[in-house]
Amino acid sequence: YVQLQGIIPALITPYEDDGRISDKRTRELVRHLISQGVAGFYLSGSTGEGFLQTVEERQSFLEIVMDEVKSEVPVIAHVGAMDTATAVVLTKHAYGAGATAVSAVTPFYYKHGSEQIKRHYIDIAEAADIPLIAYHFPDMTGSKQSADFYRELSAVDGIIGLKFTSMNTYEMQQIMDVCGEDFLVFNGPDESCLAGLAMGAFGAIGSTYNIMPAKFVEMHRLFRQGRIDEARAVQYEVNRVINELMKYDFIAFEREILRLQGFDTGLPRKPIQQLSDAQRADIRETAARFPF
Ligand code: NAY
Repeated sequence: YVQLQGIIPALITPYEDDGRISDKRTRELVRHLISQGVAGFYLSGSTGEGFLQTVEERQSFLEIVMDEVKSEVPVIAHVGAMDTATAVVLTKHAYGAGATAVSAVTPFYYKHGSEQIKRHYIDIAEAADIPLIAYHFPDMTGSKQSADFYRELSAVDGIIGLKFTSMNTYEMQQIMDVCGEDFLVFNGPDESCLAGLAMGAFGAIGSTYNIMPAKFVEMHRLFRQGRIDEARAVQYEVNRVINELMKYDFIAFEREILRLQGFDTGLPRKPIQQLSDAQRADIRETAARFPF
């Protein structure tokens, strides 16, 4: 899995103007991001709007990306869903499509006990011979599992790691400590990427790597070389852009920035924020101040 040790965009799903998933625009964005040095792709998670798409759309999107990537970098397919059956169908498909790994957010909406959540993960892990990366995102799912829970998961055959999307790097460290070195933990919040790496995250999966790939790849390289002061300066720089992003829905903001960078990805699906002309003008001004 050494290839996953780097900056992995949670890929925006490019749509056509009529809202259908775009084959051409997907290939263009994937090519561009590979040229910027990203370590792989994470598909159909929060950023990818997987929960706003049909199972068939998620499957066909993975197939397009796999075809374009041609094994140059690893591809992680997010297969998470509210129900186990859908996650299992998507996992079998991802295995067949040749994805490197699957990942699944804790089942959301209903308040399940940790035994049920563990069962959900075991069912996914048993669905196909493909590694599984769990996904901890308490702010979005309302499901907050303990380090002990992840220790149990890490003992399950096929569950190789965790995408940890929370600012609490202490909690992340506690999980890494009990799960052991072979359990790969990926940093979720881009605004504290350097802190996550410093605490021991194996790699980083995030949304703003779609719009600032080169900056984060550079930060990661500096970190690996032990040039922490320089890496920190890059983190400060990208965080000024993330501060602007916070004024909007992050997906709406990132699609607008990508459009300004020459990658039209269409509009996010409703109910995600649809930007007004004034908001677009404001984002255009941000993009001009941060030309990367
Ligand atoms: C995913 O599954 O698409 C993600 O990786 C989401 C991670 C993002 N979290 C949220 C709440 O959107 O990249 C982060 C986030 O957009 C970024 O740190 C800016 O806040």
